[in-house]
Amino acid sequence: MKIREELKNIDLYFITDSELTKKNVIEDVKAALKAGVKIIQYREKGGNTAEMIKEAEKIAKLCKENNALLIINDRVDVALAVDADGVHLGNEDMPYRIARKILGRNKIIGLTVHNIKEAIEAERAGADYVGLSPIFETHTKSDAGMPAGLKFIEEVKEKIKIPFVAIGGINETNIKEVIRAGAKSAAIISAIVTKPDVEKECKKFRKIISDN
Ligand code: TZP
Ligand code: MG
Repeated sequence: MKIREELKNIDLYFITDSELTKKNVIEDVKAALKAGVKIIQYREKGGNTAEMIKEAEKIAKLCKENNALLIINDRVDVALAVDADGVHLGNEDMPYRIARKILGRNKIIGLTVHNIKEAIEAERAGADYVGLSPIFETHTKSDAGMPAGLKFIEEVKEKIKIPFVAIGGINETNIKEVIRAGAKSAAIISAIVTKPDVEKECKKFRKIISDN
């Protein structure tokens, strides 16, 4: 399936954050798309469902216009409501098996994993990609847990075949190590959205990924 194929070519995985942004989520998404980002995750931890759907609808339109994938964090219902390309789920979210039943095979399901055992299980279960979390210490997600370090990337690279994304505390200083450890894709929040020029930051990270 086409959307699943596109996952293999993801470089920078952009995630929205309405609390950390210097502008707003829609402006950040526009900037990321302008920088050529091909996957946007809408991650909204506050607000109500009506507001979420309204915002996600706008993002879905922008992503379609720019041939980028849209993944909704946590919320299978919102993903269906706006016909997003998929969802990203953690251990406290809807279990994979149920989400797959609801979404079917035509949607992407990404799972957060914290160790190699979880990564192997996620692949076996049928996840389309995994997020390796957290690689480094992060202040963006308070319950992210202990940093797994670059070794986790090396292990996953060796043991699983589905696409994976490194996440947690990735910034300009350490992204090269992440890529050199074997990640093709990195998800970054604070090192991008807290900066005044999101487009410039996205371009910078995309270039570092392609150069390393
Ligand atoms: N999941 C694991 S770590 C994390 C999420 C959403 C936060 C990543 O944010 P930052 O600012 O790039 O460390
Ligand atoms: Mg979650």
